[in-house]
Amino acid sequence: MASGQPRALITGITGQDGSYLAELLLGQGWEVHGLVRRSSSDALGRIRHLLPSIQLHSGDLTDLSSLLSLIGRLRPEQLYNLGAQSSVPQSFAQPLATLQITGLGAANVLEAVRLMSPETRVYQAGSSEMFGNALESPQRETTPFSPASPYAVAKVQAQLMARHYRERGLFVVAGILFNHESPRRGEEFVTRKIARAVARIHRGEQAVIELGNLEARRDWGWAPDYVEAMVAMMAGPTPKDYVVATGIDHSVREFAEQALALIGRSFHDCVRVDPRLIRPADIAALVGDAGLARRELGWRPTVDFAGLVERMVRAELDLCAA
Ligand code: NDP
Ligand code: GDR
Repeated sequence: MASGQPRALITGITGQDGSYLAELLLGQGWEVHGLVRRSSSDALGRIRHLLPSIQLHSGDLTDLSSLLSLIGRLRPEQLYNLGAQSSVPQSFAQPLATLQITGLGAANVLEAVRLMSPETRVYQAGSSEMFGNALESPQRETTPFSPASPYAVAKVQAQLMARHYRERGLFVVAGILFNHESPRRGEEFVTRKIARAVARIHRGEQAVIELGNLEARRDWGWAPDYVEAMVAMMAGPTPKDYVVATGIDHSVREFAEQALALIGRSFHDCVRVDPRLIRPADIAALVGDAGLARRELGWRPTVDFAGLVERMVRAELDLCAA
């Protein structure tokens, strides 16, 4: 472990953001370590191409002892806490597990850093979901939280713990990231679900896409841009909260319309609403003001909505062709 390179530990390294972040840090000369929980099936699909270059360690966010031991051993310069039960609908079905992993798990990470490696800089993955149906739009760092799901409650808990440990002297930044997507997005999230379905419709394997709330509006960005923002926050002089967003929102309906247009099909012919996919509580619209990140970190999104839809659909069409 005495490579002389700076060392980073990523929880959630097998997820969408973890995989892009690992690539970015490796490219910048970091020694990259990841916390991976035991799985009976293959969870390494997104990082298989990185396996010779990264070091994986078995552990779990809900198991403080595994965090104490790993963080004490590695004493990384930076720790990115991206691990979470990150599905909002799943959090209604499993509220307690979500609180344990997404909320208490973050507190476990912070406490392990305080006890074992207080010089480590920590990134906490906060979410626009914490704003809920906010009275203020666009949402910024000072907008009050109003969580509308167990997932959002857990993220608020983690965010408040991040602020608490920051006040106690740890270097803890907390990104408040709005939805960011890519071909590596989990298949249950709406953008990837639509992109996959559009490719299947194009191949004649599926007739319609079944969706829930079509009028929900979200501020969708390109995931690789968002991991750039995480790294920039960690390199800054002062730990704080930063909103990361494009500043433009679109509806689920618009996403599906644009995706279907790429294969010459119409929304009317191909989309059905399945009431079972409508959540017990949903947020009508979220749109962020990333002015602070722009001014202090020089961060800007590089991919607009049309570009995002096209990249996701093309990736699925290419997969089909492969
Ligand atoms: P993913 O759902 O793709 O990845 C979640 C990761 O957490 C996976 O690596 C998963 O491992 C890991 N994980 C889950 N439970 C545990 C546990 N008990 N112990 C250790 N690891 C665990 O999420 P994203 O990459 O999309 O998001 C990264 C983070 O950013 C998450 O915290 C998410 O809530 C947050 N976020 C995401 C946004 C987005 O638009 N993508 C926006 C705002 C916040 P496994 O592979 O084993 O399941
Ligand atoms: P979100 O993402 O809940 O914002 O959480 P998701 O893509 O699941 O939903 C976005 C919006 O689309 C509506 N919707 C559907 N959603 C899904 N998943 N499936 C459907 O069929 C469907 N039809 C309509 C939803 O109701 C919602 O309004 C993501 C996660 O990455 C979180 O971890 C992260 O914190 C937030 O983004 C910001």
